Amino acid sequence: IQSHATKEKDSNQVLESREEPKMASAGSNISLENTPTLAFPSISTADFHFNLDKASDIIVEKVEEYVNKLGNARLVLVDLSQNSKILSLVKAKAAEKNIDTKKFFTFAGNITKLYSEGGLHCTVIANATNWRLKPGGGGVNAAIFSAAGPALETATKVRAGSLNPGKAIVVPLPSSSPLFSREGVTHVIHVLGPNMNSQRPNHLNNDYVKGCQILREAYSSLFDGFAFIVR
Ligand code: AR6
Repeated sequence: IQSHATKEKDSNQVLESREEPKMASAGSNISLENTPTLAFPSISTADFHFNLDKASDIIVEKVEEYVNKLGNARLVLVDLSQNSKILSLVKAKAAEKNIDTKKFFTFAGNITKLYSEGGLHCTVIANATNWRLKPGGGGVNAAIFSAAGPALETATKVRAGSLNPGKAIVVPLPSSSPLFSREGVTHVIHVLGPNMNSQRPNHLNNDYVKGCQILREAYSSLFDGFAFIVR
């Protein structure tokens, strides 16, 4: 409980320290912070129905593996609601493992409005996408493509036409995108997680051995992509 409190405080401090740059300059909108930060949603746990307890174990395992390889860069797990089950599971498990709360924390907010509404500047955001890398389809994918405008779809197409489960692709965001100018996001990393939802094409028929393997691979691809940007 104590480490939760500490973590909460850390996040608040992060918020406070970001109040000032917001006013910075009308032209660039955002005075960019020097701390590279990746905000990522919980891959596969909503529309793709992946078990939350298993997913939270994998998130914490992968964060622990990568967090110290990333220098001063930060990782932030984001979900829409303060009451998000995945956020509380991950927060508790990360605290048990004593993961540095300055380098990894959870945050409730819309991933497309982290700076403008939450005061948290994230230079890179991850998208839980579909295999066609297409806008729409609901969830975080629809939100990110819609907020980023057509520039993201165009920039994505240049990189790839489709994605396999467990893979991620880094897309530099054109400065014409509102996510760039308003939120200070320079890259979007699309990630395709395992699909456990039998109502969706190519589901894994509840095979969690394969599912966990693909989810681990998805987080490795995502964090490798972020490490590449940071370098
Ligand atoms: N900001 C932050 N987190 C969000 C937002 C948002 N705007 N929207 C959703 N989440 P999901 P999946 C959280 O369903 O399970 C899509 O249709 C959400 O609460 O977006 O990987 C794609 O096209 C959950 O914690 O992704 C694929 O076909 C997390 O983001 C399919 O769904 C992921 O939820 C992918 O399913």
